[in-house]
Amino acid sequence: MNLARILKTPLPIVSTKLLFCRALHVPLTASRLPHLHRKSFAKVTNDDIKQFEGILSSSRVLCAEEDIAGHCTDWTRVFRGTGSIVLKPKTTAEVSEILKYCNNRNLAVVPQGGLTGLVGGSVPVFDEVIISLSLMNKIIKIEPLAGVLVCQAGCVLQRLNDAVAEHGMTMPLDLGAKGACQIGGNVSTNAGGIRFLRYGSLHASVLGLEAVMADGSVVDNLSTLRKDNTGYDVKQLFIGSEGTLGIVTSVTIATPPKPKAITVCFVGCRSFADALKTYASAKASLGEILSACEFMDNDSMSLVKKNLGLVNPLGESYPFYVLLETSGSDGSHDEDKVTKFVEAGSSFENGTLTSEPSKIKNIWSLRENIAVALLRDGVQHKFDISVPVECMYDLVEIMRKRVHGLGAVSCVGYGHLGDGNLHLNITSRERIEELDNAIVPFVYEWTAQRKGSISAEHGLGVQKSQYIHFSKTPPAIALMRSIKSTLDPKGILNPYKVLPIE
Ligand code: FAD
Ligand code: 2HG
Ligand code: ZN
Repeated sequence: MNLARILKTPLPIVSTKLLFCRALHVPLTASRLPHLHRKSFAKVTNDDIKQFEGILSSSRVLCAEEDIAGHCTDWTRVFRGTGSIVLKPKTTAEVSEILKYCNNRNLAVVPQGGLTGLVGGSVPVFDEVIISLSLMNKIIKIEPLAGVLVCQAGCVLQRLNDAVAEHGMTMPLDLGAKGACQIGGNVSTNAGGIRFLRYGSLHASVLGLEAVMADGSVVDNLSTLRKDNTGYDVKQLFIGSEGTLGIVTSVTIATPPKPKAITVCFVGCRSFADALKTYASAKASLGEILSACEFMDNDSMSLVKKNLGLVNPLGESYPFYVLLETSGSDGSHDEDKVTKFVEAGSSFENGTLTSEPSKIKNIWSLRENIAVALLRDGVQHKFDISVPVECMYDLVEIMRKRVHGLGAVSCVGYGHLGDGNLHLNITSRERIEELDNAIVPFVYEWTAQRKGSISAEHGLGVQKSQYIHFSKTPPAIALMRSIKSTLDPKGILNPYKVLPIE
């Protein structure tokens, strides 16, 4: 591939700010999923409200319908509960008092971050008490030499990235919801995102963590040490447990140096096999500077154009697109490598290459806004699987045939190619039973047959808890249940989520 053939088309700048589609009527989760029955938790009384006002002051205890509605429906507009109270603590001591009280009273709770989770974990299923972490938004300290950030759980990811950037560092994770999601939510879902390829999982980047247990006791593990092998690493239990084992109140995150040079290369491929070849050759020739490798099919690109007006600089003329990013500390060294990669490329025909921040942002916005564009279609069927990368796209093709004629509006595939993580999304204008039945459990069965994961990065929430057995064995599920009952004997923390209902 000759560098001269690379297009340098400017793209319009489009904000990645989340767009909410309020028009769609969202049915109650419990009315749609017949396995869900309210457990025998207590109901919130006027006396409980007085007690909460004693802990927090009345301005941080919300009971008016208009204040609560937004906390009961999730971002995908698929999940809705009937919560009647939202509590907004500012300190760990307040979270501790709230949980101690709820545990004694047998009141179920749902921890809530930025509400951008995609599996219905952050909203009540019935009338659970909503504990919003949004006012726990203090940055506690930033240590450039050690490369660590210590902050409260309610800090929004974008703000943290901006804050550490002032000290020459970056956050080890980045995702389309960065303007709204909170670090506590990221940690609780073990969010992956577009920097996973470079910095790996939050299981490694979270150095310390403070959490409040169901009975109100505080586990203070807010260490800033890089190395600490004293006993079991209990903080790992809270990473990815989706608020079912404790409420994360503060975290220490390892923050790597901010890359000095970033280049983005966006190429069109004639087949998925060519997209894979592009990834393989990028790995081989870009090596340590390769920081992201994403793919999207042409239907995803047509959708962002149709629903959001975003224009693909390669003109929708390829069935697949690969977005590669390099980040390093020496621009000319990286440029040499990227040039060689592009010149050697035989698996892509055309592309655009840029190091200009505004153009980089525009190219990323094509990828990051696919979820937002899908939301504009209507009802969402979201899947987030990992399978051997060679067969990853087969599922999209199979599903297109399977849902044909059943009322689907879109059936698209895109995702984190470098992590073997496919996002299959099917949408429809309204909920159609025949379409639902054609999709689930088929997608999970197909994934299990290939020994894949039915949730690579979004978690299980209430959407996939009943399907955990497709990816985990009975002994593993039994062990999870015993951890849950040890840490939360009354089951008040985010009930109906993660573990299947027996
Ligand atoms: P919420 O949605 O509020 O909560 C998520 C779960 O965590 C819930 O179960 C909740 O109970 C629990 N929780 C929240 N805060 C706490 C806390 N302090 N203590 C205990 N439990 C808590 N995910 C990826 O992995 N990769 C992506 O690339 C990615 N991209 C996304 C792009 C868009 C546009 C959107 C809308 C979502 C995306 N997500 C992605 C989903 C992802 O899970 C969330 O964006 C994010 O990690 C959730 O953070 P949140 O603060 O919004 O949490
Ligand atoms: C992404 O990678 C997110 O964009 C969202 O994980 C995926 O909407 C989805 O299916
Ligand atoms: Zn993703």
